[in-house]
Amino acid sequence: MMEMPEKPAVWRCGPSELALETPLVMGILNVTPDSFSDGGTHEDPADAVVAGQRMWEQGAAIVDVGGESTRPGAQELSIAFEIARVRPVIQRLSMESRPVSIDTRHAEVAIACVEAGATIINDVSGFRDPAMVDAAASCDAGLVVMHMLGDPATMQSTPHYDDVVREVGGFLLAQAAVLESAGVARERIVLDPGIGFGKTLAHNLALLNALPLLADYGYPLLVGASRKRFIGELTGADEPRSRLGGSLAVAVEAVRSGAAIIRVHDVKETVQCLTVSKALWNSGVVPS
Ligand code: YH5
Repeated sequence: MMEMPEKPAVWRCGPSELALETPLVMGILNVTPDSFSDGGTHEDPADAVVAGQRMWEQGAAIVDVGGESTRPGAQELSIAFEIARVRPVIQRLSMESRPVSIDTRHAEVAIACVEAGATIINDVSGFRDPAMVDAAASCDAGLVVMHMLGDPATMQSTPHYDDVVREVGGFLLAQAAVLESAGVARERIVLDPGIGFGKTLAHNLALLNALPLLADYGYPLLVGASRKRFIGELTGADEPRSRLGGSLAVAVEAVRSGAAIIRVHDVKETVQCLTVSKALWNSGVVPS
């Protein structure tokens, strides 16, 4: 059997090396007017900066800034408009010298934000655009390669896979290879199965169950399930804000299955939850 390369214990993101021994929490900072009405939305840049700083105080390792709604059927934002929304927020948060990521599918946005201080590019289309690969190769930011079926406009119209785990896993490995061929260091790459992006409830559950297998690919894994619709489907919690309990359950299980980074709206609650889970795993017995 072929030896898999050692999983890196760090994620290289520009000037920072993020240690991955304990799970990292990535806080979601939406700088959009609607953004799925999943919460965490700040239209005013000053509000967004304060909210990002609060996430760090609450124990987030990374603040993920997004300016484009990926709601199924959402209009594509003009690139200039997307940059105008996110750049001031990235610029001000980056002054804290802590990791800031930019959630975008557009190379021009990624480049502008890395120049403004972002140290991670989070691409929900998985670096399918060659211009995004060039952008990645021309900087030293950390990269999140996420799987999405099709594009946001069409992804939830009857998604179909013959074998969702094989297809998503194969895509992620192929995209990592594309990035590495372009000169990106392996230690910069994190993979993400893209929960909810062109997936039914069954697909999401299959992927979450397959995290140990995906973790064996040798790249750190990021999981973003916070407040997503499948939690509503499982529980009847219609309002995204009422899905915290389910989101915490996914966070614990994902970390137990090998995820290194969890992307969430509720930073404080997730950090507390994972801190207690970790103590329980490490102690092995309940104190008498
Ligand atoms: C992700 O999984 N997701 S944006 C709808 C919701 C709740 C949340 C209706 N960017 C991911 O967060 N980046 C987004 O309830 C992401 N992984 C990575 N790497 C969608 C989102 C959301 C949508």
